[in-house]
Amino acid sequence: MPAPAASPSSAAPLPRTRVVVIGAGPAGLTVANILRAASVDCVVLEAQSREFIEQRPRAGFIEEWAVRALAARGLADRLLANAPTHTECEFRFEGERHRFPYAELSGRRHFVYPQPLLVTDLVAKYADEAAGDIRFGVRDVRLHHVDTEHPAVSYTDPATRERRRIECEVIAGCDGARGVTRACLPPERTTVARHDFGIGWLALLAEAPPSSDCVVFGIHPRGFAAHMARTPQVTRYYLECPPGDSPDNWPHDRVWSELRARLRVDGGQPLAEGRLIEKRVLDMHNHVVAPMAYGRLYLAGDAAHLAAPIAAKGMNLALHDALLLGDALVAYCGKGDGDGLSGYSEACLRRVWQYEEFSQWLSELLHGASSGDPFRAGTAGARLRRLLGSPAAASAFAEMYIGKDVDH
Ligand code: RFL
Repeated sequence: MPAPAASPSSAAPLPRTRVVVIGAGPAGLTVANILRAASVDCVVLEAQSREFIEQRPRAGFIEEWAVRALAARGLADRLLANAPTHTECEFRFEGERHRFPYAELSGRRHFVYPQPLLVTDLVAKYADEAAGDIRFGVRDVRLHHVDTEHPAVSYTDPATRERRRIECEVIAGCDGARGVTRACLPPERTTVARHDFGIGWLALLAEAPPSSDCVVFGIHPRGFAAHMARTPQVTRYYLECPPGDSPDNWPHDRVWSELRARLRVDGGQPLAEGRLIEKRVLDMHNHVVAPMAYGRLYLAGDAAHLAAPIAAKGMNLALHDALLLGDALVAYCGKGDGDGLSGYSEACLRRVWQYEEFSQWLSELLHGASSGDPFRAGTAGARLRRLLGSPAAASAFAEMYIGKDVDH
């Protein structure tokens, strides 16, 4: 149920706006920019500071359809000017490398553009160029009356510590996996589907140049490992580890010796090593909330669904939701056309489930060899050989790996 309304005396009324966007990640900022470009009034509320969100390291690979969609809305100028593109990935196992030319098979590429750069661009576009209203560092955000035509959002102003309240028509819940908006969906009308992969990934950022010109998946009985370029100076690595493991169990030397072992290839160049600037354990699980809307509240991105970074899909899904929600809100606020909003959840979930299924499929391929279960290791090996040996299997993989323009 929606959180109880704050009493009128505790919240000074502010002018109405049409849409309150909660969260300034890729999803919220994309929605806000689309609204601003269409002159729809909105306010963005963000719990962190601007500096913090512009530096938070996370994703790095954006699928071509998403880049094109951002570009069509004038949101990808710096990305298109600066982001290198990737057309291949590589599987390594048993000391051998196998290049996989997914762009040749699908006609589409990845753009390598770290999430903090995208967030920086989207904030600049909204706040600086378009003078959009964004409030950083807000505390204790609460939603009110989301099941009526007059919802509102209240929060504590970080400077004055006073409660503020904004009346609106629609709330966009873009506050990520740990936000507050998802809790406003009534449990009796909401399904939460969860999948726990039963593994952890040690997520690392190394101050070291990439050691390959593409994403490398290292499949190894000791555990999976991955290499992903971020910038010419910084590379992301992942090491499979037990769920709940502590980063303290992974000192510098252990990290690099495991990476060397799991990404080893006969005759290959040694990995370029460097200082580890991020080291955290992710317990790998996915979840999907359905429907992604209740009353006047619409969720987008990680607020509604989580995709562990196995297939690098989370930010791409967040952008997909945000593009649909932004356009639907413009149609609703501009022409009173509610069709986009009423079909919003279903339209998002079609792509969400395709990507969730692909994550699960890919996870088995990547982790079967280290599962300790000979049956899973056998089927994962069969899956990999089919992918590398059958043109039909390769095309199907390429289509899902890079994402399609149209949803199934
Ligand atoms: P975000 O980016 O989490 O933004 C949510 C924002 O909401 C704010 N917030 C609140 N604001 C106001 N009030 C509250 N109560 C609030 N609570 C939270 C937060 O401060 C934040 O600014 O969600 P969004 O916009 O849905 O975007 C989702 C993506 O960030 C996420 O899916 C990706 O980072 C996932 N992901 C990857 N996705 C890809 O597509 N490709 C990748 O290569 C990729 N690599 C990754 C990843 C995620 C990772 N982590 C975090 C597990 C690598 C890693 C390590």
